[in-house]
Amino acid sequence: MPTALITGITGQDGQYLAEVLHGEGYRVFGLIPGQRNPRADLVASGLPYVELIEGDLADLSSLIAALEYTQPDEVYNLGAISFVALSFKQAELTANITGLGVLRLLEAIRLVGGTDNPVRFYQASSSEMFGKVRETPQNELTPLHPRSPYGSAKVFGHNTTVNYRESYGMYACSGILFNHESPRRGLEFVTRKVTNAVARIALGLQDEVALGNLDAKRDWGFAGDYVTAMHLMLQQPEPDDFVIATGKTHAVRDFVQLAFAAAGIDDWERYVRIDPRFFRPAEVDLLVGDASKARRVLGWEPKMAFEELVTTMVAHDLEAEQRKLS
Ligand code: G4F
Repeated sequence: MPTALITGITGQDGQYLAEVLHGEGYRVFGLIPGQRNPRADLVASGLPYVELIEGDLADLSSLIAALEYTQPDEVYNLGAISFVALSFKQAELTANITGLGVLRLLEAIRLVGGTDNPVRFYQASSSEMFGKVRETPQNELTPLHPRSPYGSAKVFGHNTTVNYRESYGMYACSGILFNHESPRRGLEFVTRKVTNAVARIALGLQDEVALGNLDAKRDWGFAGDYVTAMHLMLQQPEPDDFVIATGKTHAVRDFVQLAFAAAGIDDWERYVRIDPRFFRPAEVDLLVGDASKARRVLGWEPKMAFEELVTTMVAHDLEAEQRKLS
């Protein structure tokens, strides 16, 4: 039975990936940081087959212990401070977990695995690395120009992954994933913040939603589709880096309009208040990915289109809010 260790198991991607790997017959371990982490209960009840193990990306010896205990064939590093807005307020913490955490995990794999290291490593790199984009669409060779402490930390993690592959011959891959969403997305991210607010407004539980920059454009896909690409990357004969994206871009405004329409509300502007608190010190204005390498080499392609993603998320939040009322 192949064994996988996932960091960031409590996040959206960790949960979807655990389901995919379990379906493929893997033994799945999830690394849980913190003391009495409340989100561990969520994983324990929702994904009972995941074996939780304590460890923290800020603590090298805990990573070594986790690797020695689990003896994984594949390690997926999805753990990070992943909210860009928070990274401006907690820049040092973000650099430590999202950036240096990658170095610690790779170093732990190198120390535990020794020569002819059999462990295959996946790094969750991000389209935020492209930041102030130098070309459109963005591909694996597009120069990086991060616009936030989060983006900078991801660049460090990405470069470190490439460096360990080249220096030590480790099987280390980097997936440069563009924005990917789902009903499991955290409420702090704009898509889920909007679909949750739309549901509550439609049910008369909330009057308005306060948002920031509606002009930013993102390439949004479905997280469930994107985790399959992570697994595919680690099944290739040689490690490599891949952009994962839909190739289509939409403004935040389009997402908002479509989400309200999905709940039967056409005059959406009545319910949206622009609040300067949600603007960032520097913005990533436009992201759109070129995933042709992933299509060609991995045979991967996204299945869920933007419109279906928005309506699925709104339907989920309407049902969840209605359930709370009954
Ligand atoms: O949903 P967001 O917070 O996602 P962002 O910043 O694009 O980052 C996400 O995608 C990255 C991949 O490119 C990941 F690496 C990262 O971990 C995360 O998953 O914001 C999207 C856009 C931004 O331009 C933001 O300024 O929405 C804009 N926005 C407008 N009003 C808002 C809001 N974002 C949030 N979170 N909240 C608002 O009220």
